Amino acid sequence: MAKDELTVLEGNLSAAGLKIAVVCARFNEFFVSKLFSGAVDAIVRHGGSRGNITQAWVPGSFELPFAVSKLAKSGKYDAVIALGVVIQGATAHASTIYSQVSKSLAQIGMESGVPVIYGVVTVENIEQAIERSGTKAGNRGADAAVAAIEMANLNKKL
Ligand code: INI
Repeated sequence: MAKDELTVLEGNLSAAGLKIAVVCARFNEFFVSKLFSGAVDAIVRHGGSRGNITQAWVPGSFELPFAVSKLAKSGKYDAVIALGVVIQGATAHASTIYSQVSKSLAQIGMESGVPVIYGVVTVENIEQAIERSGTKAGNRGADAAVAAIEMANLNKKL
């Protein structure tokens, strides 16, 4: 007889053996590089290896979904992280970029069956970008990496 216990599906935070691709938007590269460093550091501190990390660069956040889609569908990665920084005050079409990119990335994750992690920092100004790139509000790249590890491990059980 089956035991009367519930089944819980969740991903652990071990990055050992995980292959993770990180797509970085070069626009606001000053901040995106910090997010990438934070992501690599988090993966390594969770037991992953630098040799299992692939970095790809695209011109700006608008181009993230294209590269993320190709990498997610390649079958080579356990998770794909998209990193970018959109500064709302800097340009009129920043909010258009943000809403389009977030929808596309969610869609790619569901279509490819590979977890896609949203690491695009959307802020009002440069000060907020500084806060989220490794200062008082933490490092969103590191947060995205931890989410990628959890989702990659969960995905093996789903
Ligand atoms: N790309 C960003 O990643 N962040 C921004 O803040 C930004 N702004 O403000 O314009 C930005 N624009 C470039 C865009 O993502 C595309 O690369 C470009 O439009 C070419 O398609």
